[in-house]
Amino acid sequence: MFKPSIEVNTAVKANAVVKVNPLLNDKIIEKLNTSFDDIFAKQKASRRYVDAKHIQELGLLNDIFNKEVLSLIYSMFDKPVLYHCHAYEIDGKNNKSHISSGNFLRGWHRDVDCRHRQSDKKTQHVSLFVYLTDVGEADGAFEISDKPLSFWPYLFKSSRYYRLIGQRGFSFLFNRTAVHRASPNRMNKQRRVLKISFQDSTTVMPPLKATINSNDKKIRLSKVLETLDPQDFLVRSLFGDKTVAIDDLQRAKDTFLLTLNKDAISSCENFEISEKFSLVDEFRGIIKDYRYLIRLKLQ
Ligand SMILES: O=C(O)CCC(=O)C(=O)O
Ligand SMILES: [Fe+2]
Repeated sequence: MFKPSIEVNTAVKANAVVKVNPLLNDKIIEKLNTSFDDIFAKQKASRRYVDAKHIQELGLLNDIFNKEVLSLIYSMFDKPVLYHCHAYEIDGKNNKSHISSGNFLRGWHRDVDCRHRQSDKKTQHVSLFVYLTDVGEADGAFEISDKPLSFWPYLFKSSRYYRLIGQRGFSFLFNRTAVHRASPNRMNKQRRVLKISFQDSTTVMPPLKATINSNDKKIRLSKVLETLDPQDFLVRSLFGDKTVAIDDLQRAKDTFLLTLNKDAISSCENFEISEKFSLVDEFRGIIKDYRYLIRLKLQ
């Protein structure tokens, strides 16, 4: 019987980030890039998106949610549900991070929409990144620290930091409650990522509000379900179908999913970098987060 793997979940919790063996082959990466080109080209913003509904309309859902990807996602949680499923592209020639750059911490942040249950020691909010372009030192590489979730910022000092670099197809899982950032994309070329975030169905997420900018992608994500194959229980449940019967889901897991072997994930030790922050900046960063949270609540 297919069961979630405690090891994968605890490895992400303990290290904040783990490398995963390539999940999408280069032919699929090429197909995604070519299919996305037009949608990106139509947008003018410095960060451009292809959302989950676009991905479905382009007929690419099955290319992305293949056996390896589904097995990995279902190995983290008993009943995983998607929170993000999109690709995005960021401009090059930038000396600042493309997200949270004005937060006094050079863009280092926690995803403040993650409601973490302190009593539950497992990983609760996770993102899977697949680089769609080659990402070297100065191409806007994703960076993360292993600082445990705490309200005492001083610990920021004793953390380890990692910069994830790799060729297109390079994939990793990270804990969204760990402090992370996109480093500045200083080079000429755009950086593309496929981002899939998920958590267990029992994890409470903030309600969708149309007034919050980033929620448009989540609203589009919830529309994917409308035209999904009624028999595709694994993908339906992942896209939030609450009516999938437990037995149907378990049968689908047993027949389709692969139990991950130990070397499917590996540590990011060789990506370690050093980073320094002043205590004053840490506090200013935290105040900024609180302000943002209050604004979210008021909206
Ligand atoms: O684009 C990146 O590398 C980081 C984005 C980020 O902060 C996130 O996915 O939560
Ligand atoms: Fe983030």
